[in-house]
Amino acid sequence: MIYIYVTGPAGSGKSTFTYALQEWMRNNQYEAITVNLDPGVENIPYRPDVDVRDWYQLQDIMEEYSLGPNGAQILASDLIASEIDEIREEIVSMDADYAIIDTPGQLELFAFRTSSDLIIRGLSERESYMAFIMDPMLAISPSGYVSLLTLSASVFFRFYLPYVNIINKIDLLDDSEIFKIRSWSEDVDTLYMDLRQERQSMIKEYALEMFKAMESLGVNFKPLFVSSRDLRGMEDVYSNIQLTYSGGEDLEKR
Ligand SMILES: Nc1nc2c(ncn2[C@@H]2O[C@H](COP(=O)(O)OP(=O)(O)OP(=O)(O)O)[C@@H](O)[C@H]2O)c(=O)[nH]1
Ligand SMILES: [Mg+2]
Repeated sequence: MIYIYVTGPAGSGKSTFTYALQEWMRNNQYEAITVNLDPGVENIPYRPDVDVRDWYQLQDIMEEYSLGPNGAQILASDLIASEIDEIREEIVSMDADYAIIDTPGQLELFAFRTSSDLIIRGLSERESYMAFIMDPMLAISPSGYVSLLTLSASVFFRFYLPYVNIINKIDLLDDSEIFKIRSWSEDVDTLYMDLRQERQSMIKEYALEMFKAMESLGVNFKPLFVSSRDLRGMEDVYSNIQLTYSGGEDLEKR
């Protein structure tokens, strides 16, 4: 089973993407389940197959330990890590090819806590893949794009898993906007030119160094473009996972 961790800033569309990818996979006869790792979420746009709220609920933890929402989230992720064997058993018992794992709303709760290492290690050390979801409204300005990639890089270097950046909600962009962001990822000189127009000379220098470092480390940071609303681009995500795990060969359809 391949474990796909869906991370990214609050509101970028992680939960919607989780469901959209499952739907795309199911439409194409691949077995995929969804896992909710957020003990505090109230409304999820899908029905998770495995849900940590069956073990811990944020509200209960807040009451039992007299904690505020952030303290309770932190304690909850430690508690979840301590139950990870049982959670894994439930995931494994579903016998799917893919487990798509929706992580808590606030990025730092998952990305920058040690309990997430225990969770990832406890679920799947070898067959993990991480998708970093970005909202296009920030990505559409050159300096916003660089900021998002910087945040993403810090998540990438934290876990060091096979990784993909995803610009979500492209149904909200027109073609010329998609073209512009794509051109920044394909030809960094275009990004420098646009940063110069934004009079962001310091960011330009920074971006230059960052992309140089990524290139010399062999890290591919080019984003894929998707819409979790109309499923555009989901095939590219699937192909990217395939490329990572089976040298490009399709897993057997069921
Ligand atoms: N138009 C459009 N809206 C989207 C898309 N994906 C998500 N949204 C909307 O973006 C908002 C946030 O989506 P969520 O999936 O809840 O985002 P999230 O990252 O899980 O949010 P938190 O877990 O609360 O941080 C919702 O209103 C979604 O309907 C998309 O591809 N297109
Ligand atoms: Mg969510």
